[in-house]
Amino acid sequence: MTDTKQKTALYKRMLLIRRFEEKAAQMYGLRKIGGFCHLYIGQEAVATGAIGALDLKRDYIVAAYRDHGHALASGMDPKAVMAELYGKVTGCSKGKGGSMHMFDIEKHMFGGNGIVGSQIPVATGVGLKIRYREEDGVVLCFFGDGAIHQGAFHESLNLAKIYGLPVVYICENNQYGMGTDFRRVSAVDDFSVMAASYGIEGRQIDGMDVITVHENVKEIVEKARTEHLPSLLEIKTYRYKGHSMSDPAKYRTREELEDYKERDPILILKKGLLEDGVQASDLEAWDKEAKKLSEEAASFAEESPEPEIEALYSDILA
Ligand SMILES: Cc1ncc(C[n+]2csc(CCOP(=O)(O)OP(=O)(O)O)c2C)c(N)n1
Repeated sequence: MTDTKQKTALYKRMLLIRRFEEKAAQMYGLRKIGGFCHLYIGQEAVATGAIGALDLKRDYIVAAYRDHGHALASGMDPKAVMAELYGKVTGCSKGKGGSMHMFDIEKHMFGGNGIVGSQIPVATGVGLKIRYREEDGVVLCFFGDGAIHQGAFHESLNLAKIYGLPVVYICENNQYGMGTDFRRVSAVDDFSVMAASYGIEGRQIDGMDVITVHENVKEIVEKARTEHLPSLLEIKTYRYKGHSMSDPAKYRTREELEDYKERDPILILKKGLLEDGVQASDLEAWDKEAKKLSEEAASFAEESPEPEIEALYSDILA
């Protein structure tokens, strides 16, 4: 059972992600942020609930390019995340990665990957390192519905099963891969059934309810940790904004969007907290705090210097 204290922590995290993303969108509009930028608004319950089930001293996160939410859910400093969006030297990747390359070695947040599906074998490799060194960590690997039909996904699940790797593969099904409805390109509507092909556990989970996400992931992480069992979770969610900043999202109806907004993850938990006896004034204060942290992150990014031109030649690995 998730108690009120834990629910409060999850609520604050989701609020921070929401307010941070709204600030990032505003700053993108003002051209303070350039390049690709994929917002996570609507999907907050997935990263928050799942990552909240980890012990990041020994567990790991590997994500796709829609990664600001995962970075903040890992406990990364919002200032370092915002500065990375601004391309400033104080950013978590020294301003060289931008939106798709959030990374923090201390928080075990291993990115942020721009190539669709590329993070799946990377996460599998981290799982292999855990087994090889006889550690007791678990890897959460996040990817979208657009990545699940990649060969790398199927090869990774097969390998994870035969080597007994502690990897939880999480498909964040937000219904669309860019402008493509997942049902148009998928042989099955329920991705969790794919787990059966590799003899591992599969679950389909409501991703608009952070408590449901949190409790399911907690349970499955324990199995991965103690029994070295990989698994596949399809977490059903929805992105409120376009694929990226330039997408007017004309491929879906206004009604569909409004329907999901009525099941907003922050609103659902707000209701739960009020039922638990939390004061409305506390909820308001936490929202103000999330806004303040996002404002401060933007000011910090604004005031930070650009990388030196010589930085082009450092941190080059290939
Ligand atoms: C290998 C590869 N193919 C195509 C692209 C272009 N691309 C960028 S995002 C995207 C859609 C991915 O959708 P999904 O995995 O569902 O993630 P979401 O954007 O919904 O979070 C595509 C096709 C890419 N980055 N990498």
